[in-house]
Amino acid sequence: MSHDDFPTDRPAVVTCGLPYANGDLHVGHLRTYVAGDALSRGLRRIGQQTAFVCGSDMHGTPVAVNAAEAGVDPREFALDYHETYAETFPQFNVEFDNYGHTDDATNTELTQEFVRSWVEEGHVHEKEIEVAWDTEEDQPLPDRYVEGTCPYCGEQARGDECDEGCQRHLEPGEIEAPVSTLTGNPAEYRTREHKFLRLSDFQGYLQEFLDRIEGTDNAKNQPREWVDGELQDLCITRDMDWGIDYPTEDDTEDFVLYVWVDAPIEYVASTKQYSERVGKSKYDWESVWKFDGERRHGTEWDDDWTTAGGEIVHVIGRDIIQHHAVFWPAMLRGAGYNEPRSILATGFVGIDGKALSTSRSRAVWADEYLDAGFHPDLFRYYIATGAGLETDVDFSWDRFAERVNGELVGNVGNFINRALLFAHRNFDGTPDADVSDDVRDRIETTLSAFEAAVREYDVRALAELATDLSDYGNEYIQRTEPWHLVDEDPEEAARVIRDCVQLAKAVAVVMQPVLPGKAEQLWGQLGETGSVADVSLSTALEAPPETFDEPDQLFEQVEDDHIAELNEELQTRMDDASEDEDDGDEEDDIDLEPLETDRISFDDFEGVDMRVGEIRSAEPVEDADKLLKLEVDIGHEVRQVVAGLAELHDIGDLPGTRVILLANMEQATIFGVESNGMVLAAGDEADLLTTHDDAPLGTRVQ
Ligand code: B3M
Ligand code: ZN
Repeated sequence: MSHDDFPTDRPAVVTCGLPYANGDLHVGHLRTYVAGDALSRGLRRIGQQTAFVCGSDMHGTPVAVNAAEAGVDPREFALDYHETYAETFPQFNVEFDNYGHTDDATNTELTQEFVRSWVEEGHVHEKEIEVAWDTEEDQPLPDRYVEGTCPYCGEQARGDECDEGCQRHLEPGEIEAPVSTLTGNPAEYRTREHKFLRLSDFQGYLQEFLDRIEGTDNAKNQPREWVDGELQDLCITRDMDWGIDYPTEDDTEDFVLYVWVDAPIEYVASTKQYSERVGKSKYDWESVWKFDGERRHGTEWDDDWTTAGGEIVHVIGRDIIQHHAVFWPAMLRGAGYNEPRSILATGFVGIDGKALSTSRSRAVWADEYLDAGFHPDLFRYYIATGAGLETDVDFSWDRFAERVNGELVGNVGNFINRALLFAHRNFDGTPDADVSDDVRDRIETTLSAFEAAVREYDVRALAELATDLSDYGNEYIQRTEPWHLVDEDPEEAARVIRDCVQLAKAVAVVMQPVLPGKAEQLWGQLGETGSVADVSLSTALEAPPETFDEPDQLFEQVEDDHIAELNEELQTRMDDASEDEDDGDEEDDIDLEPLETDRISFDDFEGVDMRVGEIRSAEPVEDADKLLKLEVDIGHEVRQVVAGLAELHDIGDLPGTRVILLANMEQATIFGVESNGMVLAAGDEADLLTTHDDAPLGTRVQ
């Protein structure tokens, strides 16, 4: 099925991935929310009825583990963060129509309803599986309670996700060499009964779904491999107390639903709450979410079905594509709900050229930004224009200052100020003259580009419209020199200033999705009443009021001293964190992995072919922050190897480094890149093994 262009006559809902209510928000989180917010504003601007919803993710081990560390009950702990998030988002002008949370009654009821539907439709079955167990604590170790090695890429991974490597979801029991995060002991596997959603029931459906879906390429393409391969059942229960109960008649089960069951259902619950608040006649959540096409029971799906629901647009981080493009559509389909129209998976945010890392304190916090006194729109502009949605963006205070000063102060602010100041001083407002054809054409082109950017979900293009139009305006002023015209040719001066004022109004209209606060301010400077958020796109071509006051500067220069202070704070924080880490290491013997008790024979060792090598080149792997593609010279040949070194080593330092390469490691494809060997390294910091003399390249290690 092909989708109609926006605006359609069906309501849309834009959602953002739910933040786990387990820690402070940082600029990495904000990227997704800014994108979702700008897009919803853009959709509304082109006439699409749109609700923008989200909520806090309260359950699961990400919350339980942090709450236990803080010594607080998980509900209390999560509610605290939930309230903080609910206050923080609007401070970045991220304005959800509803911001709920997964532990409230609406979500609990809906989640249990979903599960009951799957059970009724025969998609759920029970199976005995091996779950990790801490023998000292005598308790099961779901998800983040266990760490180990990813069976797919060999990287260090968490119980349910390969967060350091291939980013795959891991099912209980899959992780290799499991270690309890509670005690640091190796975990045992024990048999338990759990409930599973049979994803293979939806394989054909999911394959077709991926043909239809719109959004970023990563979200459309990455899931292919998973959906075309064998679809493993999804374990939907966990041995925990914190979470939503598995719905049973007699409440006999002692497990709760997996957090990834109730989390996406909050998208529906949050829309429902919005709909109940504003009234169904204004926004009907069921007409968006409920599937009213042809639906067949059992495992066969009707080819000829239609989605008559609304336009569901998910904006998420690119680490949760599998959950949204595979599990979620199956969950929806299995319960008789409509499918997403699009999935936009945003890249990550780096800090000063390296990956953001909260444990290393290499992060810029939401509060820190606000406390520095910068207007939220400056950040929104920076992050929206830094790269295309699916590409990683680097945040640095230096670059922030450079871009704000150059593009917002120097270009947009400068144009607006010159235009409105001239108009006010010489004509007391908008001069009585016609807009020239050129300027009208230029504005019309910008408005079409606006529509196209929204339809293509291109937030960067949307954000750049205001700067492009101001660029044009500045050149126009430069070329026409109205300061001479005022005396020499007052009529021509009126016409030129009229053009400039119209351009300024168009800037206000097109900048509003990304810079909503600044757009309102400019709207006021133009003497307009009401909110710029409420006008249609074509208002950009209507004359502003005849009179308006002398304008204030729209943007303020970011000062070097201020940036130097912020850089210093960040550096000190990172240094402190790395000292703490070093201190920790000294008394950290307990963290050493236990020695292997199974001995291997000399013959076995001889089967391990390790060679002296030298790294020739190192480059990033697309969509994988932690990985590098290396070319390693091992005498006989040059090997291409994928290694998890990106965050731990400076990419520029690697070429020329001597390493030891496990040369007869099985070939693997990681993030689409072939890896033909393994570079040996020790510990969490990937301390690279090397030789200390000059053994020639290719020498065997024995
Ligand atoms: N709470 C956060 C994450 O994994 C997780 C998202 C849920 S979206 C339904 O990025
Ligand atoms: Zn992996």
